[in-house]
Amino acid sequence: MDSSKPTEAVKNAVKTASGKIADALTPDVPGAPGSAPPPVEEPTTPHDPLPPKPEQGAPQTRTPTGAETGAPTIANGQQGAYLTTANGARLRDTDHSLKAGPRGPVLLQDHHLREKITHFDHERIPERVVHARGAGAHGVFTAYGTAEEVTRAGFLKKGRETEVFVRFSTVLGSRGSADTVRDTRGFATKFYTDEGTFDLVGNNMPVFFIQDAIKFPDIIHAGKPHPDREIPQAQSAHDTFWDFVSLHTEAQHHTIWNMSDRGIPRSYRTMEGFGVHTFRLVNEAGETVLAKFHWKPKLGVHSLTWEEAQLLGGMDPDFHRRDLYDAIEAGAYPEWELGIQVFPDTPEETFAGIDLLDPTKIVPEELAEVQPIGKLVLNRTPTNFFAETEQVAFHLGHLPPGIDVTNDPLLQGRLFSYVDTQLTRLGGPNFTQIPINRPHAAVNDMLRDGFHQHAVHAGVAPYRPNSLDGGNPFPAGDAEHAFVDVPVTVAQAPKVRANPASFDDHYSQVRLFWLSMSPVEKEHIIRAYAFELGKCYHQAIKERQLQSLANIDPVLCEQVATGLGLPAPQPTTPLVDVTPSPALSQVGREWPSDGRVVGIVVDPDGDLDGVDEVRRAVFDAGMVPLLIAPHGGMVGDLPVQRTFATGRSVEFDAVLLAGAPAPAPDALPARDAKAGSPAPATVDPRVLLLVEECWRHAKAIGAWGAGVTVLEQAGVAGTPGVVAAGSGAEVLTAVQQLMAAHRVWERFRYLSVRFS
Ligand code: HDE
Repeated sequence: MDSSKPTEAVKNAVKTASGKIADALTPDVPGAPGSAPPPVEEPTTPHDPLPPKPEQGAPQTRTPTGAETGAPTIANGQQGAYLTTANGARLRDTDHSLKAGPRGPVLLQDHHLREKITHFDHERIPERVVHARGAGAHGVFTAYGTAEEVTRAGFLKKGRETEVFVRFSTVLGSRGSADTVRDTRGFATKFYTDEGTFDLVGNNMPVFFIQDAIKFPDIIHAGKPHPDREIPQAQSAHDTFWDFVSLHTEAQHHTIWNMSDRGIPRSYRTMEGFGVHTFRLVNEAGETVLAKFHWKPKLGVHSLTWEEAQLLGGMDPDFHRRDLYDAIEAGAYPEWELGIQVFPDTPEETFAGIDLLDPTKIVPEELAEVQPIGKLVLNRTPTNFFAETEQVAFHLGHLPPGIDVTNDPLLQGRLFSYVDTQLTRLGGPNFTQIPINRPHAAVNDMLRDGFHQHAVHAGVAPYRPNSLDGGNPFPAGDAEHAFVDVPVTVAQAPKVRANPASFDDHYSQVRLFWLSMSPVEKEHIIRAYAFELGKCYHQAIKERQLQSLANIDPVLCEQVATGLGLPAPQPTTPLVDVTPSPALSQVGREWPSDGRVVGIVVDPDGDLDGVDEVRRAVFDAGMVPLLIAPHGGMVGDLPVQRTFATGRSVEFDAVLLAGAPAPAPDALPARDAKAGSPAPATVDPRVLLLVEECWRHAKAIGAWGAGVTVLEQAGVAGTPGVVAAGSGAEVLTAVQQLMAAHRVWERFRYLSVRFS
């Protein structure tokens, strides 16, 4: 008997059980791979490709020059029931090379073999030199019309809906690095407007490390792994990064943002986005204003704790992309409002004394309100990561009429860089014809030929003026919505390699950021600096960075110096008197809990009806319940998503205890380090660890019935944010209220006492 083939009886048993579990799982809990549960038997009856999953979207089926084709988006991918070559010839076999006899040599003639291997050999393209790790989603932007006075951009007219694709990213790590590292996040949005594509290529922090693009290779070389050993991956806790930022003090503002909780977001859905630079807007009358773009997340700005971020790097390195896809699949569509800060377009290009061309400065929202101008909803995940997220190409110069650039020297250099890198990354100059990059506006350029040309251009005269193609294409004017290059006056000045004097203030806004933080946020910043500098090898670098901290704030400097075991230096520049900006703090408000993940610990001998009820209520509240049980499969009629061995606190925003499960048979330290040493407790040690971690990370915890015993055994009963009530429903209500503040901040009060 062939031992690799289970007997029919075993196969049927597995089939029935897995069918039952699949049915129970698929409709509710996001994350199922594929659009239909797989059968145990290999399917052999030919049929068309399965449709994509309902939440998946794909680029519209436009021609390379932007015309609608009317074909369904599924036509972007594979067709028909049968396996074919790249040229459509149907194939009988893809498992055996063509050989001279079963034992014979392989024949060069085997086109299918060569095509299959050759294509595979070329599947990888160069990753982005920065922002290599990312995740994308499709969505819709709806304009409020509130920007009509200041810009003629058609997509900002009241009620106008525009399709978008957004790519979030980390900056430093490689494509395979973890999502939850401490880093800046990219927030790049492609608006497919009918006046040409608009790319808003921003970050989750409003300032940048440098003031001039010429230094971009320097800061990135310093942040990337050391060139000799290629370590560390995706992080700034190393000598070259701190060497650069301590020598190059204009980087100090961005650095404190990275060291703050903004550097470890809870989710892409809970990040702000910023265009960083100041842009120039122009309205129908030709009047201009200066403006900064802001994305405000509906769910508020929230972060992980440092320990959560560390654990997630191992437990779920895809945490952020999974969260994005799962939220969309669950119908908890991520939302942001786009807003603008508007400033008069004066010759000095300053506002309230702040140089608007300096990308290391913010304009506090208290001085210039962020005015909402539209709403972004992400409602479809990509169908294919490579085709969409990897091949999307953003460019700051993709601007519609009504939005123009300024002379910010960082912005000016970016205008050059993006196309340049995309030429190599995407293999030639025709990447705007890749489906995800195709404009939704009619394209009639005079660009021709090149690698991977998809358009079949007609005519003989791709030049202007011409008479042979009847003069086409013709220049457009205002009536035809032509792009407006604002005729800004360039002041007469010597040609120099120099910055304006206003760019020399490197500390006042860093101090403003520090003083705007709540006590717990300050504590996190101190710990981040102490950790990162503590990982540096050389004392000289630590001392140099401490000098910068002394110029920001004595308390910050002293606390970090204590952690490093070094003396705190005196400031070398006077500390500036600044007014804090409360808008910069993440603590102290309440937010919706859409798409949050609630772990429910189930005891198979406990209140399963209660669990079922609470599970449904969690779904009804727009959140995702994950049941955690001693074993996989089913507990009663309930599908299990995590076992005590596979689940970890960091996946959950809150945890509910529906029972006090006794140690499971696999609660053996030899098998699972989480089980710790043999514990005298009557509850499974992994459940206790779950509760302890949730408590330490200031997450809401709730228990009813026998679950209350667990709170006692974990030593957390009666502490802030720990709810014990008579029924699951009551517990859930209380826990959801606690989740509105993101964390039970009170639990940090012992840490924070010295700042309050
Ligand atoms: Fe980028 N940046 N950048 N950057 N950037 C790239 O373009 C560059 C800067 C940002 O999801 C690259 O196609 C220079 C600021 C995002 O595909 C590259 C300078 C901000 C993404 C490049 C900056 C950003 C990139 C690498 C200094 C926030 C990812 C791959 C002047 C406002 C886009 C690519 C995506 C990607 C150059 C500074 C945001 C090399 C020279 C400031 C979100 O062209």
